[in-house]
Amino acid sequence: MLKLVTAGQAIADGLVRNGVRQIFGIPGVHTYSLIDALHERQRELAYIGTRHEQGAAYMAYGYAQASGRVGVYTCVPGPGVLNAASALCTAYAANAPVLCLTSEILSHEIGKGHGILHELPDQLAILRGLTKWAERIGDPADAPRLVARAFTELTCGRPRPVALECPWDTLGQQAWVELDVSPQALPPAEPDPDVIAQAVSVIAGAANPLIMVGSGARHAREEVLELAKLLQAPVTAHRSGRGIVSEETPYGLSLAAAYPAWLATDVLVAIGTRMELQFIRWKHIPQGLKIVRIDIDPQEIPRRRTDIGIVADARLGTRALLAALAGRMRTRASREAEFAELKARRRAEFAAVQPQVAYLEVIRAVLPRDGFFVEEICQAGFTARFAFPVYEPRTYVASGYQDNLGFGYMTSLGVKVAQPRRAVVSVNGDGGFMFGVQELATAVQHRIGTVAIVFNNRSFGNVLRDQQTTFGGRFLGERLRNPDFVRLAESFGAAGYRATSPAALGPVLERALADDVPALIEVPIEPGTEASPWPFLHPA
Ligand SMILES: Cc1ncc(C[n+]2csc(CCOP(=O)(O)OP(=O)(O)O)c2C)c(N)n1
Ligand SMILES: [Mg+2]
Repeated sequence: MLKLVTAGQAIADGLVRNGVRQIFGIPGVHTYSLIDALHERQRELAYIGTRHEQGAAYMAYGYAQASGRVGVYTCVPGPGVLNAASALCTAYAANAPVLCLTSEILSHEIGKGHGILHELPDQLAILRGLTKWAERIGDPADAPRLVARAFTELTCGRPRPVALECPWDTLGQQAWVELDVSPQALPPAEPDPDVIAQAVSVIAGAANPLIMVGSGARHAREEVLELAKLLQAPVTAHRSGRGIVSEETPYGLSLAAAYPAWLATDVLVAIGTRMELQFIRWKHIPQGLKIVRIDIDPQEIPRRRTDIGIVADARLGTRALLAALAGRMRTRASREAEFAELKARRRAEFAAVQPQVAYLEVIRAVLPRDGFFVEEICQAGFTARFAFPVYEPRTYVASGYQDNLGFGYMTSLGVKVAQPRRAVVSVNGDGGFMFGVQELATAVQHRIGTVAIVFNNRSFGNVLRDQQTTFGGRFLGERLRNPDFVRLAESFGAAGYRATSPAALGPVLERALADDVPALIEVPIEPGTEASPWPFLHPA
């Protein structure tokens, strides 16, 4: 049935129809008609206004990462779009379904170069360069179809961000619009049985298989564990795949524990992963290695050397492998004790990365099993990639291959909005935390009870170490003069604490999590005193 609505109203309706319940953003004249339509639907669509577009987009990212649902943010065109761009490229890097909803200058001005408010030479080209798919809604009647298409892109195949822009005047323009348009639901890709048969002949003969999982396998935890048990193979992950196989089971290995196993690997079974660990971090490729991959993105497979590439959904592909292997394999002798010994040995070795490991042990002991740990590009964050055990998929939140300083605190707020009943801790350096410090105001205003731990070494500590060790102590731009973090938090209306040792952090973190209000815990560290985590991340 046709209805007389504005493009803004048609977009809001499309969001509701596609299951959106939460939006983050900052309004401006170009988006007023959209914001007004969201106001009209506010019983269905909650809106959190942020202090910077970067914050809105990172919150949408955290929301998507924590829940698997689509994270949505709105921003004005031009500088608003660009302010949010680092979060959009993070969503791209980490395969997160994030929708950027923005506007454009007046439709008859696009491409003229008159230089009017918020104009970019070619905004749509920029959005296309940052996303899987981006389109302009040029007519209110097209809005339902384009919103539906956005959700098809967001929910089918490889999840990655998308963007929609609708010019200022079009957003407020009325037309008779058919609102009842559903996204096309493409079934998940099934594997080719011939390719499965080839994979099975490689895998069945493996003496030392290793399973590597990435974010693409997060919904396949039962299947991956079953494959690990069948093959008696360890399972490892770099960042986004962590927790798919819990590190509490003998089969779940941190990247540090997996490295010695990797050196003797003869068959790598890589599921939903780009294999960054193997090709970029570990670099060394064992002689005679065969690589079997399952990936939903056919374009991903030829990017790295692959012997058998299975284009399929991770769960369907792994199930097909299990079914085909069932008849082919004899029961293998248990390697559980061997894996446990390997893990204990590596834990003893990386215990040298102090004081980070001691702090991480305290955080792991206090954070509930299903609590979220949001890392940052800092000494504790780098160390966490191998020294902080993860038990559940999605609970370790990182920034994919971007490693972009500052994403963590803002992202953690979106995580908490998506999972309000679960504990959320972000682990920040003093440098990175200040990239998103303004969102303390958002946390307090909207009662988003995350705990930010800020390791204050009064420096961009990683830069300081690099300049010390690689550039002969020629320091530049590494020292930071910081505010008093406890008083800073309090001035926003958040709880502020200071913990000067791992033992002191435990009770403070317990209390902060129990209170479930926005909190910051400063941990002072002497500059230059943290042991380098890099030998464990780049062992070669
Ligand atoms: C957006 C962005 N800018 C700059 C960098 C380079 N960089 C990587 S680590 C780092 C220092 C981080 O300092 P801090 O957050 O205080 O953590 P610390 O290393 O001191 O623990 C910098 C500047 C980056 N990764 N991303
Ligand atoms: Mg620092």
